Amino acid sequence: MVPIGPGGKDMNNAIVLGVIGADCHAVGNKILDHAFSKAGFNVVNIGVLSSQEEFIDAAVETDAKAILVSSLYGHGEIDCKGLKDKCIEAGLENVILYAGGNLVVGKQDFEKVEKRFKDMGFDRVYAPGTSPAESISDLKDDLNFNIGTMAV
Ligand code: B12
Repeated sequence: MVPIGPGGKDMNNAIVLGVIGADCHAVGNKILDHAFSKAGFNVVNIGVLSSQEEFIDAAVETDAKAILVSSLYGHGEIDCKGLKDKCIEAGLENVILYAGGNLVVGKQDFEKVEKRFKDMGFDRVYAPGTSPAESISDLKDDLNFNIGTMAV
């Protein structure tokens, strides 16, 4: 059974994309939207200045398989803290969580940053400037599906 979203859209491969907190950096968000849409995902883009609750509400409403959080302005750690727990409370324990952008202030050892975000419940964490192709390939692997046959 394929879930149907607003406007009769097939939401079965929906992913939620947005920029968390008081962060207004919009360019990367638009690029990710374009790249993931082109790769066959049904992108639900909640845009910039998005709260944790907005990510969760969008994921619940669209039966999303993944939430992709961007943070550019350096406050990513504070803004992302507790998101996984809120996902679990909302019944989204199986939703894949990715984070990327300039997640922390300044240039820090990425392995340490990655560990801190994984400890917060993120499945994958991306260093500044990572190409969308890498995360698209990872998400296809993590969701274990072939987009081409997903909506059939
Ligand atoms: C343009 C810009 C702005 C514009 C934003 C305009 C707009 N509405 O978009 C303006 C001037 C408003 C701005 C403001 C600020 N900015 Co600014 N900004 C930039 C700048 C120059 C470019 C950002 C950009 O568009 N990059 C291009 C896109 C394509 O790349 P991207 O955003 O990194 O996204 C890609 C990847 O990172 C990745 N990605 C991103 N998110 C995710 C998520 C996932 C899940 C995955 C898989 C991948 C992924 O994929 C994207 C596509 O390829 C950067 C410096 C830089 N060179 O990056 C600073 C920068 C991000 N800004 C910075 C700062 C500090 C600020 C301010 C706080 C400055 C201030 N004191 O006011 C404010 C914050 C305002 C706010 N509330 O958000 C810092 C952040 C530093 C940090 N993290 O430690 C940076 C890095 C500059 C610097 N070197 O100091 N900024």
